[in-house]
Amino acid sequence: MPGATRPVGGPQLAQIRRVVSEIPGPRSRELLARQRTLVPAGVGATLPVFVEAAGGGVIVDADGNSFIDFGSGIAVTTVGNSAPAVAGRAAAQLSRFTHTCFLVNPYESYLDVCEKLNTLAPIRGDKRTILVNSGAEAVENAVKIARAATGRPGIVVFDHAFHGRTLLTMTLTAKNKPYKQGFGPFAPEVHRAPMAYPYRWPTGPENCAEEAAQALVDLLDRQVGAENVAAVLMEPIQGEGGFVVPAPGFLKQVAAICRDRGILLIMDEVQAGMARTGRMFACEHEGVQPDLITTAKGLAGGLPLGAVTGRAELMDAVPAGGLGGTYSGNPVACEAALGVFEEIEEHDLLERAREIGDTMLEHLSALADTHEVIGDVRGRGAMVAVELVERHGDRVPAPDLTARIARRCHENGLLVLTAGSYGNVLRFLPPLSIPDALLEEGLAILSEAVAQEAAATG
Ligand code: PLZ
Repeated sequence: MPGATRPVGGPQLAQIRRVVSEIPGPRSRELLARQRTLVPAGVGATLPVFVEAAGGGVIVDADGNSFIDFGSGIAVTTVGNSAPAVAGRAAAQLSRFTHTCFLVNPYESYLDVCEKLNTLAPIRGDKRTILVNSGAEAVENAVKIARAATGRPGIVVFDHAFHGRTLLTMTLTAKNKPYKQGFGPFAPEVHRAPMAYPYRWPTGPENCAEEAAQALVDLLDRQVGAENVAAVLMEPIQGEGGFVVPAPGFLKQVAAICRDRGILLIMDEVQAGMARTGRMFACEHEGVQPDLITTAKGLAGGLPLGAVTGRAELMDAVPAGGLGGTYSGNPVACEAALGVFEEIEEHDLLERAREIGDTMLEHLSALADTHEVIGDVRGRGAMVAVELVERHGDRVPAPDLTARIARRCHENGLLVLTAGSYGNVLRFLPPLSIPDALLEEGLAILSEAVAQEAAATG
């Protein structure tokens, strides 16, 4: 395809849904066939349409289809794809220099990103930030720092957690297939506690926070020994695990349990952080102050950047040379991140995330009232999901139905993602730049898909 005819992305892209071919269309199918000969089978695709441009609330593919985006590249393009401040700053940086390695010659934009994160992170006292390349790398570094600072080896994580695909972060991740199967042996000193998952708590949501906290205490004090545990690591709202919002008060209880035992609390804000939930960090909703916070995804609007922000005395426990990486805190990614902060401030995107959340929750709650296959509706801000079950009350996961609804949405020009330990969660992560009309249209397509597939099942 000649480059000159390719559409330009960003907010100037026509904000319309348009389905002009079967999905995927002929050009995407051709490219997918090419992918099969070049890329290993282990690399999947949720919706294999090849992208030409994206921006505002749409993604345009190689066949000319324009999809309403309820995925944001898995919570990455939160401020919009090719958002002006992100694209402008990154482009300007590309023409200055692309790389020096911050460990060889530093540059100021790295410091500007760290200053922003140190100022915004809900952590007490003096703070420091290190920049890395990805969410997994942020989590790896948070664990290294926690171990160095405490002199303890153990890490406690939760059921349904996702923390990455590297050896350590894959070990920290809960779900076996597809993330872990065949990839062992795993990293040592990782222990797992039950998550306070209200919808699936055996004795009911009202007992969830208290009993889950008790289970954590039991794991720490009786099974592992608190003096062997460097950190408890958790997502403030679980992402891949199905947008599980921990029972109210649970995060606070975990923080107190950690504090009493000299265990550090690491909040993995890679998916829920960076304005996604209507606060800059999702743990702010629960009034919790962790010791370390990991960010990535939304941090640089799609350029690879991750960070660990933490209490200065912990972060400084690692001697010079102990942390780093060739590309970590790449200058183009740093400029993009500064563009993300600008977009959030300029367009009051925290408020926009809350508005989007209100619209989605209202619509989806009404949908749950009329369709008993929707067992649970949950989320915060622009991070909302529905959990699908055989019928209301039985809580039997319905992964096939979930996949069929997702496919029907895709065929009608709405990109939705699935999630969940049982594959029965549809999650919605629209970019905060999505116009209201597209948000409403997307929700209408979803309702239609639920109605049609539920009828086909029932
Ligand atoms: N921590 C909470 O959500 C990445 C994974 C996509 P990376 N989630 C999307 C996939 O299938 O690999 C994630 C996360 C949380 C860490 C990570 C890892 O972030 O940037 O993908 O390494």
